[in-house]
Amino acid sequence: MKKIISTATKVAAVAFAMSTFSFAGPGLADGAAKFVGNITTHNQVRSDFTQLWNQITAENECKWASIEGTRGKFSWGGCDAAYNWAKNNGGHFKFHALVWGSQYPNWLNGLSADETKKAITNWMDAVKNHYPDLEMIDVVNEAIKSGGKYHSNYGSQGNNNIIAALGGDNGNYEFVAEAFRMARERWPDAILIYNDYNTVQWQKNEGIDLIQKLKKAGAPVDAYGLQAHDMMTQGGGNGGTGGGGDCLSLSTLSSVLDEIWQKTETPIFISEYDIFTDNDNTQKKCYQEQISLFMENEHVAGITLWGYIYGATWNSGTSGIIKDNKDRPAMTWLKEYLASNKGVNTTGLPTGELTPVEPEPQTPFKGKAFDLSGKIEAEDFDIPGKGKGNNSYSVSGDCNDTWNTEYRKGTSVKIGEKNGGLVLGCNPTGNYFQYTINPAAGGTFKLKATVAADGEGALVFKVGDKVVSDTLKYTGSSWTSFDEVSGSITLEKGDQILTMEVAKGYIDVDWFQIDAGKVPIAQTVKFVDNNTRQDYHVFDQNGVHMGVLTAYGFDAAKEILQNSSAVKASGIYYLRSRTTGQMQSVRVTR
Ligand SMILES: [Ca+2]
Repeated sequence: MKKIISTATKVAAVAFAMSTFSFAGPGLADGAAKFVGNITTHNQVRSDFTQLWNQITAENECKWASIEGTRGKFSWGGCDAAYNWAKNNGGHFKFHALVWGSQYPNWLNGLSADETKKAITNWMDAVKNHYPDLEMIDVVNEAIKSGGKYHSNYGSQGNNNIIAALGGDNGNYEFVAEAFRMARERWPDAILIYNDYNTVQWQKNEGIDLIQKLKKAGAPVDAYGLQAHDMMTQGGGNGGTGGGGDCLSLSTLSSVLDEIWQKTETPIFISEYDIFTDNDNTQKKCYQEQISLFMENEHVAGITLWGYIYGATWNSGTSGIIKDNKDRPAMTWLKEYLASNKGVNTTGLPTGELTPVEPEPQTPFKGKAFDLSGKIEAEDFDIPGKGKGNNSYSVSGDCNDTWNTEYRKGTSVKIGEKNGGLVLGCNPTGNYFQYTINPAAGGTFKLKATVAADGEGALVFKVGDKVVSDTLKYTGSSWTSFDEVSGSITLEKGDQILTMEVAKGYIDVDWFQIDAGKVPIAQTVKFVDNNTRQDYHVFDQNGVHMGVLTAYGFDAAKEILQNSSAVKASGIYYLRSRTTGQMQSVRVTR
């Protein structure tokens, strides 16, 4: 039976929904002028998180080594969990961290400066593609130089070329400034944070000096993250773990905050606060004095506690404020305090408001989907939407050239005036662009594209994660001489988003065309016994063409792939018959 909903019922339903979904945020600091957040516990978001906190930082899961432990293979799951908690609960998410001389992938060690630059660029692009709408980012972590050493293992302190890759130091932290510029290109609206430790007690001056140098260099640094592991009188040294003695004197802390503000004029985040002690009274005293100060100081924009479960925090575990499922006195005080004190935030950073952002889908550039009756100009990729998964392009590479900045203004895509029109330029491997298409019929069609390259380049087309075209390879010697390349593409009928991705080198693209107006060429291909000897293209799940193998049928081809020592990584791979165009996936386990 068809269910009929009366207008009165609809109105009632809307009213009910409005009363159910308040715009209040989660956590103890709901409604305050600044957030009070926390981190994941043992790489998980605990079930009590929403009740207690309204901002989240992943303790480890968003660090470079956690996400890209194997070069080119990205594991987002842990970081997604923290990001999604914020999305789903009206909380704030801080990405921690883009550039850091610690917990970067091992494979970065020993790479040349050029290769390291490529790796950092690719990493930032990958983060940008995955999280285009980040609100807060720890862009650079622990780069203060003190006593001739950086706070983490940058450059020769480790075995990496991070400093050289980003333009050197030259006494001015130029590599840090460059990282901020790269972040701003990718996240024009995010709060970009410099984050470091011992910046209150031991390297206050060095930290101020670093921020001043960044600002002098014009680096887009929005905020200064004081880790605040140095809030007690003992401990210290590198790591600044406190962990003993009494609370740092309140008057000292207060005057240090004032001095940092006066000398940097940069809003402050308390980014990793903890009080390591088994003495309940001391911990409570520090919280009382210091958290109150942070909440009421107009230059502190938000507070993140670095763990809350006793025994589950870094170092000795004693910084936890919930022990054996019971609140320690510091936690009891915090709950009471936040219930009635909303703090002061005049920093201008939008950290106190919790406004849910509804994602908006991408839309066709000219208002309707391409029907494949003519050329598709590469520069007419979809208008990006908002929110996760709704971007329609990735960020262009870093190329010196003259670009048309008007045609797709606001997208940061590099568009050149070449070949008698506009072309997409500066596209390194992995760059992609998306187009909403609407073929009238499915089938395998001729595909051609007009491209230029200086060296070897290649394009591949995908729908979702699936490669649907031949790899269009091109070797050229000039960025001004354009040629046609061709192959075939297999599409289903109907509305869909087609992704054009650079599979090799750098390649400029003027336009492409899918010849769907004619008889699909699959119908003209002679019937081939699937088990005759034939060649198969092999693609990885990123659409990168890995090579060609010869086998008697798909099953045999899969077996070869599963047993080949040439395939190093576990995952899904795609086989595409060179003869029939058919594709099948194969899971390889290593
Ligand atoms: Ca064009």
